[in-house]
Amino acid sequence: MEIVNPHQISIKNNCFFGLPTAIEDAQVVFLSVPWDATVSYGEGTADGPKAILEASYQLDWYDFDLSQAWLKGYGTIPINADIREKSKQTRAIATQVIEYLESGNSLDDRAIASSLKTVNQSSSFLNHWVYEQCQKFLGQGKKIALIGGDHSIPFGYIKALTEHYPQFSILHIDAHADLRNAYEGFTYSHASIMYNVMQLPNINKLIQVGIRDLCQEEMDKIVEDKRIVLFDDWHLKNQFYEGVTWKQQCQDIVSHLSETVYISFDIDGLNQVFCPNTGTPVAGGLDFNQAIYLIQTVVKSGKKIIGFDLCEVAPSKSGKDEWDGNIGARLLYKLTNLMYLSQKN
Ligand SMILES: [Mn+2]
Repeated sequence: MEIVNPHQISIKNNCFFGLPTAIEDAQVVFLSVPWDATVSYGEGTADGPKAILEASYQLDWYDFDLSQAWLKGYGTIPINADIREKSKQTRAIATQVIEYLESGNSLDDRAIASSLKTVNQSSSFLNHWVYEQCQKFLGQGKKIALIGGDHSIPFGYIKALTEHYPQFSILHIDAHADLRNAYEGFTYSHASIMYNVMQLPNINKLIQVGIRDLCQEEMDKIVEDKRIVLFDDWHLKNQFYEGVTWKQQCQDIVSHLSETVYISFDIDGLNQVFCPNTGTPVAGGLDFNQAIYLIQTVVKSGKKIIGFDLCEVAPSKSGKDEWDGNIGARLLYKLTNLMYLSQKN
């Protein structure tokens, strides 16, 4: 294994945080999914992994939760250029569908049927690619940090996990509930990820935190599916203003999770100050430290984090500032370290 010197400046070696661990030696792998085919509003999240990677070299490795985090064995799978290209091609077709709908036309029209089918087939291909990648690394006993991309990308990963764990809960941090059935006709839309995931076996709870933009269809789904517990941003903030502490709120949230937990982290769950270029920003949201404290509370409770995704980070349009990537990188490092720590407890 290559020796890592924590005092040196990170080398731009195409590895997250400059950590050069070979994949065969890695305990955790960073798997990027440069995909944003069905994004409806602001594009750019397909380049999220690249933005996070480039900003990640600049981080220092010391972590207050995990000593010598840089020696734990974090390996990087290179960002797949073919997936990035397929996302671009699919997105062009998806854009035709979205524009067709926005002109007041119906999804049932035959004129749009073949475009819709092409997009859905591409998304199925992507899901299968993610699934196969994840099965490979899980089979080798590694943990996976999945990096999006839009929020459609963890489907194959979560499906793979359902084949390794008899039961787990999902802690979902997001501005949106992502519970729409085939949003805009796209079966695997970024806005449908939790709807789709909840069709999979072995998932006993979906705990949603920070949600503040949802539709009636989604609220009906939350009420109807007893496995889903909503901690929406409005109620969390109002309780907080009336004296309930974030510590109490976190303990309440964590109490709903089973002993094994998957975290799905949409960066727009945070306040937009921390993700100014994300595709579908919403006012309000969690503070950076608030989100970290919630994950720390999961670890402190003794529950195991079995995997996570970090989605919807988008680089700045000008390409001049690294703020979105910088926050993404810090969050990625922290989530990885807390996942590692939870496994050792
Ligand atoms: Mn989302």
